[in-house]
Amino acid sequence: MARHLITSALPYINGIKHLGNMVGSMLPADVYSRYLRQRGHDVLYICATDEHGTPAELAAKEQGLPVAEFCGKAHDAQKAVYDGFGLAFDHFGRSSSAQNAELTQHFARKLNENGFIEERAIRQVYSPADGRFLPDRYVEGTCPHCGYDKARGDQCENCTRVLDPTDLINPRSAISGSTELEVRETKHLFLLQSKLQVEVEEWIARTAGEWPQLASSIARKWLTEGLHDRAITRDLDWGVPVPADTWPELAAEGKVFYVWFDAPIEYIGSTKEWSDENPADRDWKSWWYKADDVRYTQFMAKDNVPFHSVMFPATEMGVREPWKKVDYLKSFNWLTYYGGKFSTSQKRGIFTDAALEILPADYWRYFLIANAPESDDSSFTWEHFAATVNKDLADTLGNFVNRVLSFSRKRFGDDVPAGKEAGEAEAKLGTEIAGLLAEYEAQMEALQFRKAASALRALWSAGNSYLEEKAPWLEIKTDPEAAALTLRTAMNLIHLYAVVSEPFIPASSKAMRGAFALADDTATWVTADQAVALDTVPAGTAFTVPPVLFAKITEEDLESYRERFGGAPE
Ligand code: B3M
Ligand code: ZN
Repeated sequence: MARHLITSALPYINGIKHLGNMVGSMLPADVYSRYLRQRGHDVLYICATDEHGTPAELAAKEQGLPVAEFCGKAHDAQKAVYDGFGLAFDHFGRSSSAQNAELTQHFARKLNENGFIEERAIRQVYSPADGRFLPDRYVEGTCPHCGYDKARGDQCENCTRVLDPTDLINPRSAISGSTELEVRETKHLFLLQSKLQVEVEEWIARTAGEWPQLASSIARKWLTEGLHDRAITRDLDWGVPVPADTWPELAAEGKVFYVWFDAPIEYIGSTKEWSDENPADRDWKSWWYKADDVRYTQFMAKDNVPFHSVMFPATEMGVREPWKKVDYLKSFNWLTYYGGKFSTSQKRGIFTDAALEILPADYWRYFLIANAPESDDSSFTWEHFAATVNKDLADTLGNFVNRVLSFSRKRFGDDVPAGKEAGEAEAKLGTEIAGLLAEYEAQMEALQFRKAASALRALWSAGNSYLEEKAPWLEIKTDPEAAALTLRTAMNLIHLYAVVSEPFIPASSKAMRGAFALADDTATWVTADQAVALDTVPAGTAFTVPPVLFAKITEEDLESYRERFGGAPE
């Protein structure tokens, strides 16, 4: 069996992320990792905070903290939220780690040895009002391609083209707003990506065919426009230093690598951080270097696709060492808030910490994955959220679990009742469940999260239909043994739901599974035979009734959420 390496785009350090960031990277990566682990695969899920660059420096300044201290605190704050969301990383590292610095410098030296790095004098935007060079995103202006007037110096949000700050029309400082910008000459390292164009094209042709259309089309569009040589150093205090053994002059000037150069290398760096914690048992290099048995899947939102599909692979190729390249790039569109943008700066929409203050993680996990912006943007509204939670989680799943277990306890006591032998209805149910399970598995393997969620929901619904059809609350009056069979079968469904729902709603799954005192309940997945037979939980197994799994969201709750987070933008 292949080993699975999984990474999600590294959340930037400067603040707590909103739900749109969560659904486009970490959450689906976690769902996929959990699923593969349950299926018995060897999985390594790696993520980290992306800590370098100007925004980190500015955020630290705003809080009056030295940048290293700011990043330490901000890392811990993000990590706490992700723990709250149940994200089961194997390691959540930091791009400011010593491991990443070492690897980044190694990559740069190798690229240089292989003729892919050149020192060039460039003219850069300097803002006397701010007393600094203004790198990339701190110059704003009008996009020369599409005319969008809030384009940033690194990328136009509107047309996604990658820009240089000096490309912008009517540039201004995003820090002070000053338009009195000067252009000064300074030396930087350039990555000669143009020399790698053909190699990247060939690799994309071999690899991107099975990627989502969104990802492969962005990669191809980028290649069609041509890979340009890019400056990979910056004049900042905070970052991976340019190694003095190779570039003494630039090192003396205090140049550091550009955040987008060291950030993807942190996927490897974070793996090394993980490995260094326990080197006897963990071998980071086996996951990354000559790792032909590893299948590598990346998760990210569409704005990150150019860097991962083209720029980082080009870097890896230029190193001329056998570093693992992405096999499957899972990309996402935007989650909107009532059709508008989630906005960190304007504090619109729902941030991950605030989400957990009002409801447990499973509510969010299920809703977000069931409505993931896979083939198109999708819109968050409180009304849709409440309707989904109330119908799917509270009514279809939660109510089933509670109704079955409480009713059985009331009539038959604390053990799973035996009742009659399974009959026609159970045979029909078993076949249906096995079919839906196969569908669910196929969608998970294909990383089609919305469709997987539909299949999961259909599994839950099948239980409800069975229960309505058998109506044990009527059976009990005329034929208690028939009622017992129905309840035993339904309890087996609950156990099956606990197992297969785990990637989506891990905490609730644990509560469901924990209801049964099964001696050797170690199986991680349900086989087709088990799904047909529905007899994993035998008669006589003791059980408890867990507290209500999902509370309904009331009109009053909705009012207070809309008030707190803002409703539809006008
Ligand atoms: N930190 C995402 C962003 O800030 C960026 C991802 C890095 S992945 C190597 O837009
Ligand atoms: Zn544009």
